[in-house]
Amino acid sequence: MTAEQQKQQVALKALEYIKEGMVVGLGTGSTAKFFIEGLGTKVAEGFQIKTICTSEESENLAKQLNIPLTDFTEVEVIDITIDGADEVDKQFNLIKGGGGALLREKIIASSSKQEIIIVDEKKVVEKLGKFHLPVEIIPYVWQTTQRKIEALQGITMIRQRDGGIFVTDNGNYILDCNFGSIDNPQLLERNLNMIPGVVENGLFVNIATTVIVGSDEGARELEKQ
Ligand code: A5P
Repeated sequence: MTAEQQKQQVALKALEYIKEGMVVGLGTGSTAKFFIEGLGTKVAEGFQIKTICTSEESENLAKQLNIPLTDFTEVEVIDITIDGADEVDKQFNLIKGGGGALLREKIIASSSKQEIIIVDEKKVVEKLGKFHLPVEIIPYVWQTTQRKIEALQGITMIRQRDGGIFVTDNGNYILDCNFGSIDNPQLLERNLNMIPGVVENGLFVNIATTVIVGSDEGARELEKQ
């Protein structure tokens, strides 16, 4: 099975967790896209849910598929969020933000009763860090924020798109940071967020409640260690 097929497989599996009447958080990225498309099919068949999106990209897709949207003026808590990840370890720590949506993803995840992560099996690792950690920073004097992040022993690259600096849905920049193998995700998450100019980083610690992994034998829930 290719990674692409596994993404479809886990997205389909995640649909089984969605019950009528729920408020559902919609993740961002190619795996979440399969899930949103599947949800769109159910909605077209009359399935009742409301959703909150983690990016403009996902919101546009939801609108195209006539999936009902809501917001935090209407709801206080999200029942379940389905999102992808760039890396997952066996303690369910994640690196997210490959698509640049980490800030809204973390806000939505932290307001969700269940955060279900759907990944192909290549994303499950012993230790996080091979995938460079996205850190969202404000544009104002961003080079000084970059220097402070590098003082935490990281090598950083400002993310580019179409010949210019990539800008997030929130009007910020992303630094992709190589910290090598991350021994203590919780500490790094905290230290990064202490730096003025850092808005949020892509380490998600103690947030995922379930991880669904694709494989040739079928989608399965990862056992937490
Ligand atoms: C978006 O910013 C990310 O956090 C995605 O959830 C993550 O990059 C996974 O994306 P794919 O499903 O496209 O691999």
